[in-house]
Amino acid sequence: MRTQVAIIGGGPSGLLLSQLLHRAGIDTVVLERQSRDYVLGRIRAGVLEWGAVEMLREAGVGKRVDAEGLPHDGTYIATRNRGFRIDFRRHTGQQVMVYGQTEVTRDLYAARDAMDGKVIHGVEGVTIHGADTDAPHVTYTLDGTGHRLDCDFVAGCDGFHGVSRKTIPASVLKEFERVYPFGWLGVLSETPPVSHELIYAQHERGFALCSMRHAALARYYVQVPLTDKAEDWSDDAFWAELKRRIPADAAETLITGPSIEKSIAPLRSFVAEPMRWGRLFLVGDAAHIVPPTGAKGLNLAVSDVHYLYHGLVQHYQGEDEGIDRYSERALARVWKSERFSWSMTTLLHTFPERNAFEHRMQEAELDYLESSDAAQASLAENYVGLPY
Ligand code: FAS
Ligand code: PHB
Repeated sequence: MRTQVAIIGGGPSGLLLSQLLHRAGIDTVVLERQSRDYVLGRIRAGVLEWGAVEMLREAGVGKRVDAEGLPHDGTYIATRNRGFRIDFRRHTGQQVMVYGQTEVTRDLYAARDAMDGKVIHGVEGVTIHGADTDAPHVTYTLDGTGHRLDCDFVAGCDGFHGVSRKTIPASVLKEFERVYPFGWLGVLSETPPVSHELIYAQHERGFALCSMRHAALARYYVQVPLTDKAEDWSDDAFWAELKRRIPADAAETLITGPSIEKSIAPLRSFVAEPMRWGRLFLVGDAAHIVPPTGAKGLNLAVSDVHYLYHGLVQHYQGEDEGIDRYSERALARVWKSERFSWSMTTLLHTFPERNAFEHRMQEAELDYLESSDAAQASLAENYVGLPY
């Protein structure tokens, strides 16, 4: 089999890249190791930058997010039993869109089906060959049969644990990492969200986040030690801990209910450079991970796709400036989002090893944010998304 762009990974970045390229007349094949149901069963991101919404519209996948997404003009930050609001609209003129990654992925799969896009599920043993030559190819097995896919380029959209990044020689690849000494225990419940906007709560017992998917589906998180397991937490224990960490007025009105999903996600900051090796491009989580505190993971995957999509379209029109500068351009935005996600995580979480002085610094940082319009404008412009 032959295609122009072989895409490894059928998560949001692989599907969005495939959809955009197909609409531009460029042939792709997506190779995904899991089933579609498995991919759709993963509960992950909840907030889209406006730039990401515009990318979905450009891909012809904007209808449902425009109809069902929840535009938010701001968010709350809470500390020591009081909250204050960061007004995105006043500081930036922009909003964010609350719309779950599951729905983004569902919409992208539907669009791929409508265009008869080639997405192959259940592949195993994906291996990239000749990425540093002019004739790369990918091999894989499907139902025990070996296959070869010849291509012009390979897009590694296969996430943090994928094969793409590992294909780049250690002598070429530079990795930067910070692993945080805690995780997020997340719960989905078919209850009305406690607040019409998100609440990011700093508390000495640990961070908490009140979010949502829609008016009847709430999403909550509490910071937990890395040694915890989701099954260690009963629903009652989760709700009691969440109520301890958010302001009293929110805790009093919180409507609890049975969890329909409960999982723990570890937190790390990670970047791999470069994001290109020969004819292999790394995209999204294959190249970088952010702690979800800044709601940047999915949004960075989308901006990577933006740079690579335009670069590949230009290539097939005879101009290689876009693909030649892909890594430089993508990393410039990645590092700024890494900084923001790291700063939000440092500001809002309880670090076991933090001493008394560092604890005071955290409180002073929050007091400064509460009192300074300039500090709030800075948080707002990062949260809604820096320019592509
Ligand atoms: P993905 O990991 O989504 O997709 C990669 C795909 O490649 C997967 O479907 C995988 O099955 C496939 N794959 C892997 N190896 C393969 C191989 N060898 N062959 C074929 N296919 C292969 N971001 C936020 O903004 N907010 C959040 O709250 C948030 N929560 C998260 C919770 C968890 C547990 C995780 C892991 C991530 C979370 N993220 C969050 C980040 C997340 O949303 C990612 O940024 C987003 O999924 C990135 O999309 P992709 O780059 O497409 O990678
Ligand atoms: C979510 O709703 O899952 C969510 C929202 C904002 C974040 C992280 C996760 O920063």
